Amino acid sequence: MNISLSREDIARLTDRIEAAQVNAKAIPKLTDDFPGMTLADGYAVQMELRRRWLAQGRRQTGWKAGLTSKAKMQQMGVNVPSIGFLLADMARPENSAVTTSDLVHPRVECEVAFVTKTRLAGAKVTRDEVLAATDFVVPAIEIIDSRFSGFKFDLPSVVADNGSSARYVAGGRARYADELDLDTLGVVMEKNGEAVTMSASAAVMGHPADAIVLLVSVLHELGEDLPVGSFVMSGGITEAIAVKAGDYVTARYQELGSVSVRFV
Ligand code: 0L1
Ligand code: MG
Repeated sequence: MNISLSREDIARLTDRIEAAQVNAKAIPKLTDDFPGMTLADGYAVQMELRRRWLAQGRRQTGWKAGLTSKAKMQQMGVNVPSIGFLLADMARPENSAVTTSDLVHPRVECEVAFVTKTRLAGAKVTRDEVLAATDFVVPAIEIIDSRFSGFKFDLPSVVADNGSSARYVAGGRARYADELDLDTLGVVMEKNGEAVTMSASAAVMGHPADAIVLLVSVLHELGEDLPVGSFVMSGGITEAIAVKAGDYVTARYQELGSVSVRFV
């Protein structure tokens, strides 16, 4: 990857993202001040953020693939998927109340999450290798929260902002991947009891496991691998839905049960 920013600028931009995340305060997209910023620069900032937080004792649970469906790419005006890291303190229990006062402008996505039983590494793992390395799949709701004003960004900026990662909730029924047609699972997202968006899992790159293929190849470029026991979200199946305090969300999955969360 082609990093163009100096170490000092990467540290400065990481300070900006870290402050925006910690204070839940929106900032302009990073490319307003650094128009030459590349995708590699975005990942350099993300990796510096990850380094700082792990050094503070926060624990990584896995990774997320984002912008993996046409609906999401169109919604956000980008044409390449991305990845971000997940920390244990971003997880919330199923049916719990998620606070919105520490978020900027949260949105929810329904996703299929993979839990791995063997390590995955390399530039070219296959879908079959991903499925063989999968212990089980589980339905999840991702709560994303771009730190950029108006949810307006470009790819280097959103990658620096850890792919808008904020919170995540896993639940429903865990299933072995080989018992399911993972690409034809219907999903309905309900907000306050009304269906607000629906789709099928093939919306994620044709097959959600292909999002994990992509994620492992990006990790390889970053000099990382996907360790055994990783929790990996494969990306929103529908577009993301805005939520606020008082909202109640249920994602209903064919074969995988449902996951609910409310916002306070
Ligand atoms: O998980 C996602 O697809 C989100 C990636 C970042 C883009 C966004 O904030 O919508
Ligand atoms: Mg997502």
